[in-house]
Amino acid sequence: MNEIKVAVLGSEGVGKSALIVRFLTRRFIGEYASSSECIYRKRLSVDGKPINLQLYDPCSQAYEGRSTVNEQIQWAHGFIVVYDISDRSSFLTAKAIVHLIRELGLGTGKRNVDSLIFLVGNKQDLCHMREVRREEAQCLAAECRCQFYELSAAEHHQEVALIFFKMVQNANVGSKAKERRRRPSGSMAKLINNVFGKRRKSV
Ligand SMILES: Nc1nc2c(ncn2[C@@H]2O[C@H](COP(=O)(O)OP(=O)(O)OP(=O)(O)O)[C@@H](O)[C@H]2O)c(=O)[nH]1
Ligand SMILES: [Mg+2]
Repeated sequence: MNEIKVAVLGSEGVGKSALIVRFLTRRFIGEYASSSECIYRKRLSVDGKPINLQLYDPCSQAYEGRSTVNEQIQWAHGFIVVYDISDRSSFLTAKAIVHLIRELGLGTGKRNVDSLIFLVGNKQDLCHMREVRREEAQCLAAECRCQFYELSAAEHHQEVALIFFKMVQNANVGSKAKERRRRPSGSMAKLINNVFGKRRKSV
């Protein structure tokens, strides 16, 4: 079965757990435990095929044994990088994380990460306290070749679910393409057989 690992990253309090819980349970409960990192698991079906989704929810508080951002980036296939539209410093952190994913991605062979990094501006319901303009985030997304969304875990369920499904779909397409590159296709295998098979016979 295909396994897809997605890390939800971003600075403290931006709503990472709220987004994950909204996707998994359809609910917004307001307060979320954040004393340890955890991996949520969900079974999904994409194009009729079962997928095991793992969602990594980091813990912002320091504790012994906490994984590093580098380890989180190496673990995941896809990344949902979250900032809070009412907190400018969280946007700057998101920007640094996106750059780091790009840098480390190249080192770990994740070259085709364009469709696997989503920049997400959360807490859209707090737009009266907005510190990050939508256009600015769009510019960053264009510059870093990642997809951009703005929403509210508190108010939107469908939009949140759509983001997670889209990420799973993109990661699934990526892993299929990798598989195709590793194995020669049926017609390519036939061609190789024809060419080298014939040659061997004539020697
Ligand atoms: N108004 C509003 N508040 C939100 C939204 N999403 C999350 N929050 C609130 O923001 C606070 C932090 O949310 P969390 O989901 O715990 O944030 P986090 O990123 O997981 O935080 P850490 O685990 O500590 O890093 C909580 O009080 C949530 O209720 C949103 O869309 N709108
Ligand atoms: Mg959390």
